Amino acid sequence: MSFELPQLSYSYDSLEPHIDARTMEIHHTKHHAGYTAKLNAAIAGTVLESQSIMDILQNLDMSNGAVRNNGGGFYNHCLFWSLMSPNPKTLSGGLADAIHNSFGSFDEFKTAFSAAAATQFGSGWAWLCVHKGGRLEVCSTANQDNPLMPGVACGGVPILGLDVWEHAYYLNYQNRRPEYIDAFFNVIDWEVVANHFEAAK
Ligand code: MN3
Repeated sequence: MSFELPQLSYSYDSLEPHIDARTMEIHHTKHHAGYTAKLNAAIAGTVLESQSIMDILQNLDMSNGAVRNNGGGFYNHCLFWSLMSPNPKTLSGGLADAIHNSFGSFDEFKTAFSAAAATQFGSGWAWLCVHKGGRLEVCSTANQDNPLMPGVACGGVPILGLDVWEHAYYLNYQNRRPEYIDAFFNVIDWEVVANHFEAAK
């Protein structure tokens, strides 16, 4: 089995002005496509070929750089695209309660998540993860690592992730990463995040 680059459910220009069309197109057709092709090359002819991406990452040999970087890159971007929408739904229900219980308020969660994204040095990701029982935690990772991988960051299952590699924002925001982080909050589809939460908690 080989992994396929997912189609987006919205057009490249539909997240403007928050994320520009040129960035979206290059990010999807070049960066994500590249991770997908290199992941398939790295697992071809190995036992990993028959496993799901979740199984590959959760049981990863962290010394396998090709699968770590490209498997992470494949999974992380699939999650990232799925979370954004030009018509995002608002936060409600069980996830809203869990955010309140874990962080005190939505604003305190947003502050913690934004700080994790802003202070991740160099390339990486910020995450909101759910642990068994529903407790939520924010963390960040370098490069294409994610918390599903053994011993990485806060652990748990990521339900929200923000790409803070420069390729995700530099054309529109240059070095102004905090502006990009703020803009991301305008396109988060909380219904999708809530579905990931319910499936993983
Ligand atoms: Mn990226």
